[in-house]
Amino acid sequence: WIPRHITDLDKCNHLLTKFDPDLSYEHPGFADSQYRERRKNIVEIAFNYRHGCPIPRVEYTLEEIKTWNWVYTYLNKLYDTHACTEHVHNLRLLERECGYSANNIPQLEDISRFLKKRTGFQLRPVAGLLSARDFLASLAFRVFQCTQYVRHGSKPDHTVEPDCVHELLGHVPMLADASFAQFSQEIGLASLGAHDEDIEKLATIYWFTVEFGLCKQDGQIRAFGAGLLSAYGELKHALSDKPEKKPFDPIKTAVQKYDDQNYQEIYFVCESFADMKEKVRLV
Ligand code: H2B
Ligand code: FE
Repeated sequence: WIPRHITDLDKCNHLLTKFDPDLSYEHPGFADSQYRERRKNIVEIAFNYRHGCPIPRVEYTLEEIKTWNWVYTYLNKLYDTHACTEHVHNLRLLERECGYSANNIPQLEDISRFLKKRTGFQLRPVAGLLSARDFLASLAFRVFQCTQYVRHGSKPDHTVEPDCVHELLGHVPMLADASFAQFSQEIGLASLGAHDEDIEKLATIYWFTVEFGLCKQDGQIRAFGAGLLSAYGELKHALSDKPEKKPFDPIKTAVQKYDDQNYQEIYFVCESFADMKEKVRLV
């Protein structure tokens, strides 16, 4: 089955349970029934959502805003020296136009409208970690499946599953860049109808670019991967001399093993977005 129309994405709802707080005792929210209850309420929005409807707003609690504030404040100390210029520029724009600030968690509906005007991308709420196939298929339609709940407050700097802090600080500013948006859609298009082994390779390329990618800018290495741009500790780690850095080469990158629970030991460095796009098109 392949989605043929953007409304077919209503059927892309194959969630993976591996990092679910209800089922995974390592999740910091596992023993916190209040947190799990709150998550259930927010996730209802995603289960009931249909394409084309406005995304319902969430009134975030003081505790959730405190978590967001921590991440926002710390990351903003690093962005000027660690993030790629597109991210820095677009984050300022999102502050002006979508209510991004240390004390406010912006709403998916406002961001979705903003992105749609800028790069044609739109958001739809999702209940958690989606299968790679469903997730990538959505990108083919310039739809980004976006979680709306906030990570557990006991671990503000770390989450193995996606949460809205990761999506809004990591992915959204990059999806507001036209060249990067195009790259994301192209990975999505390549995934439609692909065999499982090729989905695996595309997901790995996605992992080492969109999630954990580094690129050269003005003779320096900068982060553009959302997993880095939304995690203070790993952003510093990635640009330190501890991890190994290899030139991005889709053939090799596609089969690189990775750990989805800890800081990466290897990162791939792209020459530029244009070069990364060109190389992926050729394989
Ligand atoms: N699901 C959700 N909800 N958010 C993601 O960022 C995500 C996903 N990433 N499923 C996908 C998997 C990615 O890691 C690749 C394509 O497997
Ligand atoms: Fe992500």
